[in-house]
Amino acid sequence: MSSPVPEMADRAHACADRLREADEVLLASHIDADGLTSAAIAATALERAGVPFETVFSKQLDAEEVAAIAARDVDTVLFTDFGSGQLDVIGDHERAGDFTPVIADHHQPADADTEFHLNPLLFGVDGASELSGAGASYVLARALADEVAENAADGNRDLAALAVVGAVGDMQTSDGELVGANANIVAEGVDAGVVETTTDIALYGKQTRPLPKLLEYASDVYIPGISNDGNGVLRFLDGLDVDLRNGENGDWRRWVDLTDDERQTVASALVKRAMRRGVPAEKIDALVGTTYTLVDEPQGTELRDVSEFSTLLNATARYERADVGLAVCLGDRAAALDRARKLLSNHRRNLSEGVQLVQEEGVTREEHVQWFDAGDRIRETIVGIVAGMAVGAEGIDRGTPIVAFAAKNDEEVKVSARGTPSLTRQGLDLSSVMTEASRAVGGDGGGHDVAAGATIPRGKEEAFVEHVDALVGEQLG
Ligand SMILES: [Mn+2]
Repeated sequence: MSSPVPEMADRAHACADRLREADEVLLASHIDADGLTSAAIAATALERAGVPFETVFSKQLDAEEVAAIAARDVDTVLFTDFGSGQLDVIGDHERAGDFTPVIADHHQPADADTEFHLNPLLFGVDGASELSGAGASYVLARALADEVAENAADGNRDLAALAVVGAVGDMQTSDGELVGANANIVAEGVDAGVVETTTDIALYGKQTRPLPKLLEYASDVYIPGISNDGNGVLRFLDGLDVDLRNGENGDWRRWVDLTDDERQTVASALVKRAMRRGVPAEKIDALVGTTYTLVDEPQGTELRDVSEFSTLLNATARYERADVGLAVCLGDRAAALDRARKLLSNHRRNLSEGVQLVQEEGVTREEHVQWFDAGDRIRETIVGIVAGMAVGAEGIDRGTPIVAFAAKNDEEVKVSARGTPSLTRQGLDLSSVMTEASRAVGGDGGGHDVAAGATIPRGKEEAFVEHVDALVGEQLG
């Protein structure tokens, strides 16, 4: 018996034993890249273990959703990528004899516990940076494989590929790579021959984006004259001895199409440019990082690069097509992949239209934050990304956190807040800002220091902004 996260091995085996005894399992998972990969890992492991199951997805596991799950009358429910935070509600159903919960999650548990609860936070492993929901599901899958090694490909180690997609999709990379328990999973994936790691330029879209777009759209590291500057990029590339077009058909070449020497040429010119333009040293370091490649996926596709894979999954999730994302994770490379790509290109169009809208209408500036209200013109599921993209777009200040409102339903408004790494280094923590400001107006919120969100009652936007402005002022003051 071996486990990628030894601290969690005993609990993982207890959970696996319970699942094996079940007549039927209802697999319930969160709708996002981490939740979809969690579900795919758990579904594959259950199938290989010969346990019958059905899969359902939910955006938010509230009391109503848990009640609906209980009403399905299944003896065992496996929750992945959520469940810990809802343990109080789930515990009520467990005590009522509705079902036995098994939970593979990495979020902060509610003030309650249960026997089959697999969460890194219970074992001293960081659930924000060391193990995702997909990682916890992978730990479970490895335990499930132990008894049925002949059925499971290499002890389910092949599923490490999906666990890495989930971790990257959950934004668990720090300093350009996965660390801790996540690194153990990467190592198992490398061992199993499904994952490859290389040190490469850390820009999004190496597999699929035309080279100029790769540089233009790269916004994690802001390089004047390159980022968001299409003409600047073309002038920059013009000065290098690299063919931009494919000799055969005249198509734009992508990063994957370049030779090692050409990549080196572009990368070092980019670093030089960044240095000349005064980009801080730690930002320049961030231009290079670890790239995780799924070696069984075809070169030049979204599936080969884990960050592109996770983006594709998020595109399906944001438009409530978890079925499509799950099918892609489970290996459908025909109709589901086609559908997912259409959802992604539709998503990109929505994003650029959203940014355009913000630029045209402008933002309102308070003392410490800037904000805009998209109403129902930007979907609430993408307004946060639009806000993040708008920061630094022409006419919108990069040095001030941005807050965006979008209609959620008749009673509620969705809020998304975005900062930049340099603001978080100065003390910005949008997670606590969103939590406190939303509670002050009768809503709820949370998230990460650099990106957070909330839901507040309609009509409270103005009061909310006042709280946010004061809180951000305290943090940055
Ligand atoms: Mn997650």
